[in-house]
Amino acid sequence: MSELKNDRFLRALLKQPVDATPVWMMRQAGRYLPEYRASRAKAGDFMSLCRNAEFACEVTMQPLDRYPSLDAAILFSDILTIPDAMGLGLYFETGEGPKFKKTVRTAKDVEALPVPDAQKDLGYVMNAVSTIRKELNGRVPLIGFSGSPWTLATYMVEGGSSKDFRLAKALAFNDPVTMHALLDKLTQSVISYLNAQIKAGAQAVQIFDTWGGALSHNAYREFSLNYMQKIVNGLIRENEGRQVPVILFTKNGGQWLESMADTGATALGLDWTTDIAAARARVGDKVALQGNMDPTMLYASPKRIREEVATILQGYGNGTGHIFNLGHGITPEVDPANAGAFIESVHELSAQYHQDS
Ligand code: 1CP
Repeated sequence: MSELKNDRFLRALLKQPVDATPVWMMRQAGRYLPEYRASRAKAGDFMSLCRNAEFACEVTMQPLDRYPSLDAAILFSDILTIPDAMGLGLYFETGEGPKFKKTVRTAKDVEALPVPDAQKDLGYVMNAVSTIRKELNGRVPLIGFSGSPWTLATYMVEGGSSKDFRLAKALAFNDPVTMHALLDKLTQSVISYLNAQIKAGAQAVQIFDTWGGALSHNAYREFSLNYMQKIVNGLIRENEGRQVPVILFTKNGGQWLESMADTGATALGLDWTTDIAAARARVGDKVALQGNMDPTMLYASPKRIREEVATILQGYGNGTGHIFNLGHGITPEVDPANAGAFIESVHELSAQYHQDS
C-alpha cells in the first residue's frame, strides 16, 4: 500500500498536529458538477454509476481533479445499497428521490429480510473501493460510509423519502419489537458492510444518520444511537498499520453530542445549527469535530463564503481536531466556482490556527 501524500484529514481526526485545517464536502461528487452529469448520462442511471467500479472511480475523482486542495475522497455510492442488497429493489425516477419496489412494514416482512453478504451481494462496492484506492495512489485518504440503521429503516418502511416519517415512526411506536428486529438486522448488515469497505481500503468511515434528528430525545437513544453504538463496537479500528477513524453524523443531533461522543466514535459531524465553539467546549476533549457551514452559504458570494469560513475557524479556535465541511450535502444548484472559493478559504485562513504545531 502506498504512503499517504496528504494525511491532514486523518491527522486532524486523531488530533495530531496539522499545518492547516483539512476540508472535504459531503456529497462532493454530484449534480452541481457538469462532469458528474456527463458521467451519469453516459452510465444511463445513478445505480449504474454505483455498480460499475470504473464509473464510481471516475466520479469520485472528479471533485479532486477540479479542486486539488480537497483533503479527502469519499467513495461514490449510496446509503441505500444495503436495503437494495436485502432485495427491496432500489430505483430512481428522474427528478425524484430514491424509491423501493418492496417495503418493510410487518414482522413477517422483517423476518423475510436477509442480512446481505458484503462480498457476495455488495461486492461491486468493494470493487469500487479498491479501484479508487489504486487511482488515488496515496494522494488523499478514502472515506467509506454507510447509513445508520434508523436512517435506512425510514426509507425501507416508507418505500422512499419522507417528510414526516409517518409510517416508520408509527411502526416504532406501535410495534417496537418489529422495529427493533429490523434495526438489529440492519446493524449486523452495516457492521459487515463497513468492515468489508475497510478491508478493501477505506481509511476512515462515516455513518450518516440523516434522519436521527427527527426523533424525540428518548426515541433517538432507543432507535438510533443504541444501534450506532453497536456499530462503533463492531468495527475494525486498525488497518494497514493505521487507526481507522469513525465519524458519526446525526443531522439535527446537536443536543446529543455528549452521548454521541460516549460511543467511542473518533469524530462527530455537526450540522450548521450547532455553534462549533460550544460543541468543542462540550465534547472536544473526547472527539474531533467535522463541519459545519450551512450548505446554502454556497449560494452567497465568494467574499461572503470566506467571511463565514473565517467565523467558523475562529469559533473552533486554535489547534487540531477540526475537519472543515458543510453541515450537510452540497446541493445541485451551487456554482462550482463557489465551492472552490470555500475550499481555498479554509486552507488560507486556517494556517494561523496551527502555528504551534
Ligand atoms: O445523480 C443523481 O441524481 C443521484 C443523486 C445522488 C447522489 C449524487 C444520490 C441519490 N446519491 C448520491 C451519492 C451519495 N449519497 C453519496 C456520494 C459520495 C459523496 O460525494 O458524498 C453519499 C455519501 C450519499 C449518502 C446518502 N444518500 C444519504 C446520507 C447523506 C445525506 O445527504 O443526508 C442519504 C440520505 C441518501 C439517500 C439518497 N440518495 C440519493 C438521494 C437524492 C438521496 C436523498 C433523498 C432524501 O432526501 O430522502
